[in-house]
Amino acid sequence: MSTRIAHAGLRRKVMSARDAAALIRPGQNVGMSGFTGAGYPKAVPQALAALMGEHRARGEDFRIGVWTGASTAPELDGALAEADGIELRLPYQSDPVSRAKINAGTMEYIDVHLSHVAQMVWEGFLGHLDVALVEVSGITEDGDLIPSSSVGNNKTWIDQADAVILEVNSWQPLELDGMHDIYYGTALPPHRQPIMITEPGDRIGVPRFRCPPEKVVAVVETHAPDRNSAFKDPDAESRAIAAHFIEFLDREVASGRIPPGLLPLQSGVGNIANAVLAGLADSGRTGLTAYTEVLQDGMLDLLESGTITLASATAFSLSPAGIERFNDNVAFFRDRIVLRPQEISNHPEVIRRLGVIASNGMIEADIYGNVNSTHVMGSRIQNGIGGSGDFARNAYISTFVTPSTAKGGALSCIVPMVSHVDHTEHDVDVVITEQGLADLRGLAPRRRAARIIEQCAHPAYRPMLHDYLERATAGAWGRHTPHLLGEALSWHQRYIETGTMALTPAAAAPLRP
Ligand code: 0RQ
Repeated sequence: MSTRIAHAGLRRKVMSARDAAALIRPGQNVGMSGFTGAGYPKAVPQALAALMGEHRARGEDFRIGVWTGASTAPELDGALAEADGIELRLPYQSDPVSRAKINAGTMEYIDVHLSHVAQMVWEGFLGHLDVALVEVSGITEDGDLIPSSSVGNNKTWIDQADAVILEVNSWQPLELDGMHDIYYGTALPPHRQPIMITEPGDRIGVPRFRCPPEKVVAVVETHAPDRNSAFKDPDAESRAIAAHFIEFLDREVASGRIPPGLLPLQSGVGNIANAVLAGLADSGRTGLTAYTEVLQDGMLDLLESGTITLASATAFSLSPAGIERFNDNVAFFRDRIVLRPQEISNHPEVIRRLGVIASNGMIEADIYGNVNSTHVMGSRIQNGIGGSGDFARNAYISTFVTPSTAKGGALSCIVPMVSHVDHTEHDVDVVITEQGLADLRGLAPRRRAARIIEQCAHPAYRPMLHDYLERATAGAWGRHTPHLLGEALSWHQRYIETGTMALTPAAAAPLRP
């Protein structure tokens, strides 16, 4: 048995993944660890999926509610979705099987701001939490739980669930111990107190989770890696986006609006966000900080080069190569990283106080600066809002990045009207594509539109957007935010019907690789 289970009583609760999975009953809600492919349980969900299959073979339905920190990996989301075992999923996913089922209407999904999840559970809106299924990297002699590579909502799951199942993963480096800051001071109104973080590296909690040992019904030993897909090497488009972003920061510093050491940075998920971080590494700056949600490979580069000296987050989101680098140099990173519960890493109060500079990916923006981060053609979920809203609404400067086109040029990511709104024009300061950067601060709607079209739209779609804006300005019912309502979403409808937003397929052809 692993020496990582130092508590004698909990050692006696070690059992197989299958026996632990059998403790979960159909219809229950299970709060699972896991955030962007880090720190999710690796054995019990797969055993549970097998059990679900056996039930189904006997003609019995077996579905549960799956609540997590954010996205997980094929061993959790993929396995349970494949087994048709998820009745309701929240608050964020990026799994292809789940996505297909959600979009086919056979799996329910609630897309929630990540900082709101814990309080929704405390308030009881999501129903009763029956089981917490949490990966840890060890259990101390007195029964405290050493968190693994993500914190997410684990504190809330452990506190709120009737029963706790632990996976103790000996693959996670023991040196993670001490990196986390678990804050137990959160409460519901009117009992809330200020969250006393005034610097990204402040520690206001304790390094481990508390859990009454009698609540633990099973302990399962694992030795399995976090699984995350590798990032694409930054291509010309993402390098151009990163360059615009860095030029913008330089201008902000030169204008005296932000200090030379910048303000704490937040960077979203995805390949472009990772490329932006890579761009910062070449920017010659040092001594920066990050108050963000996930740490991608690019953040490791920045920490190693001294560009960033301290990063606060709730989870890692590293590629296999990134994980190897982290594990090889874990003592170095330990001193420079704080991992917090997601209601703190994404806390509006802290983000506003620190003056975070936020940068998030998006599906599309419209000419007035409304942003869609989640839905393709207004109805198909891609991933979810994640923490982008927590940061965009509260950031000092909120930027959104995307290539100007998608699907080989068949789609413009700058459209007359977004087909779904996650971030309203009021929360979007700056839009960046490989074409350029539109600083929207201080601009009224028609000027915002002109700037976004000129700076951000692809030249192949720019004339169509200008034409729309001109006709809308001339003919709209109101001239404040001019729209032709019968036409505003016609670009999306055209894509659904013809496979391109271009007026003639030939118009988009030169964009295709
Ligand atoms: O789909 O892989 O099928 O081709 O969307 O697009 O260009 O690879 O971009 O990896 O940066 O992801 C918004 C999804 C961007 C991400 C989103 C299609 C495109 C491709 C991915 P394919 P790219 P990225 C804090 C921040 C919300 C959560 C968030 C995201 C796929 O950034 O999930 O911000 N954000 N969290 O082809 C149709 C368009 C499209 C489009 C792109 N206009 N129309 N499809 N795609 N633009 C972190 C957390 O919360 C955890």
